Amino acid sequence: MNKHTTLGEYIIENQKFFKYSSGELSRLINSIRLAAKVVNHEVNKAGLVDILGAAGNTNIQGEAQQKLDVYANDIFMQTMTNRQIVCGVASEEEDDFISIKSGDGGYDNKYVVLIDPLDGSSNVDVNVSVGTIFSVYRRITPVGTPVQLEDFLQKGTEQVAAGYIVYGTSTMLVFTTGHGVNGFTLNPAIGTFYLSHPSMKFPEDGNIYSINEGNYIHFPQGVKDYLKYCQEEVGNRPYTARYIGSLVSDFHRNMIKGGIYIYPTSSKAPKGKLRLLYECNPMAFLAEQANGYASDGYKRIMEIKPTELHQRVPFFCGSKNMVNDAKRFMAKYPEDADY
Ligand code: P6P
Repeated sequence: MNKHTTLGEYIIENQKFFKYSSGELSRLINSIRLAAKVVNHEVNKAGLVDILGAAGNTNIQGEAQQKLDVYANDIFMQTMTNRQIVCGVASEEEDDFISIKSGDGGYDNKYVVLIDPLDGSSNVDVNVSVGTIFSVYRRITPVGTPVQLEDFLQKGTEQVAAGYIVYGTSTMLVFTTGHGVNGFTLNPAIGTFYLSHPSMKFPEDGNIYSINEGNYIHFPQGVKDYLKYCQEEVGNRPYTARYIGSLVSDFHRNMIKGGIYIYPTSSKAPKGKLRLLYECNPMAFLAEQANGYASDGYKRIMEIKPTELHQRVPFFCGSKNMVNDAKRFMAKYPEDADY
């Protein structure tokens, strides 16, 4: 494989690595590729057509749904449904999961997908990068029956694939099937993704921290202590603060340059803000496959047993040594400490 390898060629050449797959996972990645190109086209012209601004609805999170949120959700849901590749989908934009029949009207497909169709969408109006995040599991209830909630409430360690699309200065699809992380950049002129970033790895150390310091007074003491550590004049510190307000973009930059992203609990967000199933688990799978790490400040994100579809968790993710430094400060305080 080299930088001339297309995503299509990569999928064919690596079919043997797609766990259990009888071509279903390959077709799923292909459908995500198609949906990514359609959404990318709309994101890139958002300023020109009346697709900006809130759609007038709110999602289950109580957040105003931006029109592009709704559009992106529709595109990914339609793509997965029309191709009858998976047996169920759960989305940040849908209150409940959707059960999808296979071509013969049964429920013969093996995989379920969880997706954040357009993360960071509030950035669209100000022309800042946004992203799509997806997570893929093998169903655990009997094939041939409608999916159940338990098919979606699996630990992150059970993921068979995960990835994101970052709609930035260039559009990239970055994903893993458990054999490392590869980044594909879209050539918009011909609509083809090329293997621009083979075997992506987090540097073990870094000097970038990404956190919304506007919430400082609401942070747990362990986070406050870690931030002070980042800012003191010792060794390769102070670190640099970089916070785009788009998880996918901050994660992507930190994976290339080295860094840590933190969205902790706070008195304003007692469980944190990010959702375990379709934000933290897929990003944690990518991080660990890229020699990084992801924690809730105390334990490995992918070991958390989900209890609700839209549950939130605190999120510390990035260069392994930086996440472990942050955990060291968190460990000084009990997990349920007041702020
Ligand atoms: P805040 C976007 O809404 C998001 O889920 C992440 O992409 C981003 O890192 C975070 O929330 C931004 O949240 O509270 O700092 O604006």
